[in-house]
Amino acid sequence: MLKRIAVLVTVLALVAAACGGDDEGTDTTTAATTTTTSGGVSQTDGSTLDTVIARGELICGISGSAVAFSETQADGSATGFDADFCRAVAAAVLGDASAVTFRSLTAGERFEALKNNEIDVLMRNTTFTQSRDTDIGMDFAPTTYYDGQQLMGKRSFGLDEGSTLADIDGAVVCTNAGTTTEKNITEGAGVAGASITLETVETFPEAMDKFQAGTCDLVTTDGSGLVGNKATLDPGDEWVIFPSAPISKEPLGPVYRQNDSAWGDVVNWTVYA
Ligand SMILES: N[C@@H](CCC(=O)N[C@@H](CS)C(=O)NCC(=O)O)C(=O)O
Repeated sequence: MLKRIAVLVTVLALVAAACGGDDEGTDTTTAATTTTTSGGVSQTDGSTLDTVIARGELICGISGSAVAFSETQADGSATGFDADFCRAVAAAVLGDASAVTFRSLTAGERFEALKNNEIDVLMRNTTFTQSRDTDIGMDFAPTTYYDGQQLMGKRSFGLDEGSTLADIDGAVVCTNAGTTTEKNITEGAGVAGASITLETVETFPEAMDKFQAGTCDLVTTDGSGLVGNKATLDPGDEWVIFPSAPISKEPLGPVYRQNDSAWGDVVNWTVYA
């Protein structure tokens, strides 16, 4: 991995030089970034690549409470797959995997934070969807984790591993707002003929608190999130994840602003490397 990052640093240094303003006599290290708004979509004039090089640090948007993906530790550091991807981007661009500031964002905050240039890249369990790609000014790097939405409930609710959406009629189902999760469960329950009450909270850990307290009969999110929470909270055999075939496809990956192709090259090739 380190060797591959070293190779990538060299490649991207060449990319940075080639994409910089040397041909036009401008100094790439002082390139200014301005933002204009068109049709509700913020656009960055100038490459995020120049901004990150000039700053000497990457600002990476994560969850901070997504088990095994990005977890903020007591000392303020971040661990997990998503946090490590941020470090790989910093290593690629700056030659220093530790040159990252992590910004914890809820699902509802994440795209605004990216549009408003508060972060350079978003690595937060984010599903690549057509509307996010086309309507709200995002671009997606290749998928880094193929996920799919499932539900988690209790055996005492009459559920087991063979349960399906047809078995959740009358349930209060909880999840976090601003996610693909909400639409999937609403549509899926409708197709299965199950009448549910969907309750959304700001973060998934809040949904888990309500599930544990019994205020929510079920929680739903990407399967990885359910497995992570079940493993961490260790409820023995009482909690069941179902259906065995996820109700949606959730290709997760890094996100950056559209019309920022030099930066896109960096993020994309960090995935490929
Ligand atoms: N992949 C979906 C769901 C993303 C999501 O919010 N996942 C949960 C479960 S892993 C999460 O990040 N929870 C942590 C949090 O709310 O901070 C999306 O892009 O809308």
